[in-house]
Amino acid sequence: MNIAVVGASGAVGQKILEVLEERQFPVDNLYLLSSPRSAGTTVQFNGQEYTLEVLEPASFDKDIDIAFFAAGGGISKEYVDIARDKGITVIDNSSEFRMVDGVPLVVPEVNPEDVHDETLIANPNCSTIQSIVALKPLQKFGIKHITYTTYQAVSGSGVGGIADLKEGTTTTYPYNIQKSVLPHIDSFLDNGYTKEEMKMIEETKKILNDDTLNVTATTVRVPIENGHGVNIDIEFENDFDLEDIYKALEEAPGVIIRDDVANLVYPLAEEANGTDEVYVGRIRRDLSRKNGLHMFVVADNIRKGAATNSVQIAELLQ
Ligand code: 11C
Repeated sequence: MNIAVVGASGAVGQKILEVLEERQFPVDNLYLLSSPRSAGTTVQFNGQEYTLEVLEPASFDKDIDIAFFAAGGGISKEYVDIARDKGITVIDNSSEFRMVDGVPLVVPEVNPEDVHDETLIANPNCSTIQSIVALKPLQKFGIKHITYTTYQAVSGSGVGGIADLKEGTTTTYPYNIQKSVLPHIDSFLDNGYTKEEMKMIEETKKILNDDTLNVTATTVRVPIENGHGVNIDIEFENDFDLEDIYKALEEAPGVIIRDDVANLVYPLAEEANGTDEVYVGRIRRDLSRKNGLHMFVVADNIRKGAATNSVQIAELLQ
């Protein structure tokens, strides 16, 4: 297949290339597109050197089958339709089209059936992806209410976030992330939530295909480099057997259970980093309410939360 990567110099773009290579995705021709600032730099892929080219409308005049967009919402807004008009199928990492009717929002372990012959498929937000991989196997027990509380790594903000963590600067965050956790990811909205929180709420309902779900979220930036954590509180319609919950999670694609507190086993970013699985632990009844469950979910937000999920979507298109 002929592949283009838009935003090829960014953290997610680079990781997409790494994952395409690792998973031996059949790439015939590869086009790497970037801002003028990064154009001209070179990248190795499958033992060959590629030069980044400036993204422009004419970039899509080539014979391209799939374009991965990983350059933010503004670029997606400007260029996705140009690519689609040229017959290219776009896998978009930005939030620009996620909630548009008719645009599938896909986590391949969860809702591969939502991909038909669309020319645009949206990749969900990283915190949503890892949460949904762990929630889907529990949907059969009748989920009524979900409360997310996140512990999100600075890599989710790109290189600027990592620099702020390393240097103690305030270039990306309003406060020194070395010294505080920040209950603030993306901008604040009139309803008091942040955009990140609303993304988790809305994307969860769309992917699980359930508008009746009650979902809420508080998203928090923490001073670690990579690997998001999400605490998920679930209220089910009815009582459940904890063993059935374990069994469903054990059998779920993409899930690894790390839950043996007697031996201090629980999900850690350190273990999740560099892998594509979603690690689930601290699975226990919520003693404060009927039919309630807690679980803690950790994953590599740049891999499963973005790059790997996008490449898995491309695999569905083969
Ligand atoms: C973060 N989740 O950690 C964000 C990054 O909608 O794809 C990804 C934002 C998105 O800051």
